[in-house]
Amino acid sequence: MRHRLRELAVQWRFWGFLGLARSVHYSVLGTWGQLRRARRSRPLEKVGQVISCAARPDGADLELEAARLEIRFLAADLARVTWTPGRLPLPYGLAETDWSGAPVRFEETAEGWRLATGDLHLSVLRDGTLVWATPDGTPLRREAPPERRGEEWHHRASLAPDEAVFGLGEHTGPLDLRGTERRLWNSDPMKSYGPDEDPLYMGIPVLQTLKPSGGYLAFYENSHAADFTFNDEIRARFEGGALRYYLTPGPPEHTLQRYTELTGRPPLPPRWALGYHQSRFSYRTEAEIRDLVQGFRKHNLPLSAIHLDIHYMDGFRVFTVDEDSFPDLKGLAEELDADGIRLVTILDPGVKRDKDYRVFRQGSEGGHFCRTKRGRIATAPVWPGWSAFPDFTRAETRAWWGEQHSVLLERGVTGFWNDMNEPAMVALWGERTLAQDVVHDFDGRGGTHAEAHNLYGMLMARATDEGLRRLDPDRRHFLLTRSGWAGIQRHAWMWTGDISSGWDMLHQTVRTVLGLGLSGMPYSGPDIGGFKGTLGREEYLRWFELAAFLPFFRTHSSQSTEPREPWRFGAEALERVRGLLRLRYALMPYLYTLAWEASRTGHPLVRPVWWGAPGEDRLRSVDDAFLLGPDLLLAPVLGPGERRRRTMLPPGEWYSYWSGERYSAEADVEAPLGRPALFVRGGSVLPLEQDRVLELRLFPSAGVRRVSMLYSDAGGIGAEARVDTFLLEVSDGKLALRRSFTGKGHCPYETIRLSLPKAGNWACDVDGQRVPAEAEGWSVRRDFHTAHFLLPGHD
Ligand code: NBV
Repeated sequence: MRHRLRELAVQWRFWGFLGLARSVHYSVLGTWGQLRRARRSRPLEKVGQVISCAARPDGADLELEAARLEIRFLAADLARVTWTPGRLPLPYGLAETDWSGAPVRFEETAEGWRLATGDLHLSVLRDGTLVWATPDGTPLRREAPPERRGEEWHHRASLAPDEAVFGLGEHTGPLDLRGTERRLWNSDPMKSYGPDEDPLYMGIPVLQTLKPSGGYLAFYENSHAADFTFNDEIRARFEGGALRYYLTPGPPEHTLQRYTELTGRPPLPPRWALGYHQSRFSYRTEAEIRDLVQGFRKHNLPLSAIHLDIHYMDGFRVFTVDEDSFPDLKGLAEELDADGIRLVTILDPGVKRDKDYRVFRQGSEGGHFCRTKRGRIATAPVWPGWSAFPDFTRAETRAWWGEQHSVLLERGVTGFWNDMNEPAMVALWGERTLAQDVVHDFDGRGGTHAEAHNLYGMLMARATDEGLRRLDPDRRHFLLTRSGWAGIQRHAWMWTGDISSGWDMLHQTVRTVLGLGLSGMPYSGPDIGGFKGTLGREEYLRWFELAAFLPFFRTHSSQSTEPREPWRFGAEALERVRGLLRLRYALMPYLYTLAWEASRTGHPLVRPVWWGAPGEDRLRSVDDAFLLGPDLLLAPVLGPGERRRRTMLPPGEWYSYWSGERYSAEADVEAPLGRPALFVRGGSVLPLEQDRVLELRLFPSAGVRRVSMLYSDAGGIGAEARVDTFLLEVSDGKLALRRSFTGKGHCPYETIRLSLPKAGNWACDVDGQRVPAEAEGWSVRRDFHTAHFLLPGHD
């Protein structure tokens, strides 16, 4: 009750009495809808026995007493299973639909049938049980025959006692889903949320399991509301549609490549997107933006983007600009651009119902809005008041929405931020979204919001992305979204919404970002400090330390919080933030290389510490530390007053980034404010950049031969790109660094500096010539090939 009253007060403040009345009205309607839909408890129906089974070159078609089962091997290690009845999904989540199919060996056995490829074996039993195994007979999973209740599908799959489960997109709680219950129905908690919130804004029906003998990834291509429980087995319940899923065996290094081949890879972002973003709900005027930039300049802090929240619009109408507060947005954008700062503007899907407003008029005339089952434009209250919602399941509407962005592109905006796209409505209780029976086009096939809901944010992002590519084809754009579904990684980055302040949410952020990465979504990050809440200096610094190592690095907060610019927490905090920002910008070559890797493999930037070592049982439950790419490990400080951090380490030697000390298996290190526990993998070459100098920091490790990569390009679409490869080897007190490269263009740095964490008395020969040691290493020609380092006495 206290909570409701508080919300009421918030509504009152934001909306005034009229807003509150709208909100009550909408809630009453929503509740009425829910009551009508309340499920009558009916028994579960079985699929019955198999009546017939017909082999196909790439699978089989089976007829059961009460269902049909279609099995296709799209590739030797990728199977698609479809149980009907139920409507098949439209392939909105997929990037690749044209699979040639893999040949399958088919045989009838005493219990049923066996389908085998070189990578995956499937036994189908006569009662509809499916048993998956690897070719050497290692069991992957056993699925009970699915069951039906009305339109619902219920699916159960076995879990080994030591099997962990990851994925499902954005969620709170531990990274390992074992022991939890989760709902997939994209939702705005409508408050700053805590550690128990479920569901959140971006569910993705993909699971990755891991046990000592292996694991697999399963992707359910079904966008209806779903409930999952993970106890002794996985139980899934989908509220409609056919039961279709894809399965591929292996650890995520492998399965994510397959999954992102199927659902799309994240494109290479503009390099600036990896820098620091400053935001607030809202910076309200051009003058305020100029002051902000001045603050960054004065305090000597780098900045890549400023975000404009809803107050830049005219009365919260999307694709308009409030000319009183932003009389010359274009001029402002140009001014910022000259300083290397980009403008990102927020856009909500709700279009104000206002006959004098161009976008609403066009939208109504073009049939672009979702409709009620009686054929009227469906409206609901959001920021601008009663609003209509574009039907992004319709190609013409996606194209129309995309075109609207010219208004902002012409004013120099290059980043776009999609909010409220669950879609969220402002209601006081009940379903805060469109009613389930609202009608969608589904590209001519027809359907309702029950099926479109979870797709809505992803399709809005797609409309935006496609529009930007059409309108401004030579530039890479930045798109941020709050909601999405499988495939969202093709279009946008995401942030973790209105997360509350508090130490527990710091740990939650690590878990959530890791879980998203394992769900194919490599770019995410939180509002630094949480969306809402009062922050002390220490907590602010610890959030900043964590976020500096996450893909999306932005401070944002609600209108009711104290200002959060880096200089608001005193001189000492400012100094530490400056250090973290410098380190983030120094890491740009490394981060950009990871982004390139993600665009080719779907591998997340932030990875669990067991990544690459799935057999290491001791690492499997670690979710308070993470790898950033292959070579960095961050163990953030997650509690007040803590000044040390203990963490498990993956196999091999790890250097403390700060002290150069070496650790293996485990480390317990000092972590004073501004200096989280950061480690570098032994054997790696870390590329760092400062003042246009590329520093290659070498972390030698005896017996380790590792290849480190550096991707560089000039930034634009189709720009010349090159990949430098560095191989570091140690033997007999000698250290060799060999470089090769592929691609085009020059190394973009005039000078390269080689350095070692603890310089010692090494002598350095580069391409046969001795190079004098400087205070911070050895400066070498930018086209050097080989460097040899010798300890005195070894030459
Ligand atoms: O546009 C205002 C906010 C935004 O600042 C925040 O980041 C979003 O998650 N938005 C939600 C609308 C509702 C805020 C109460």
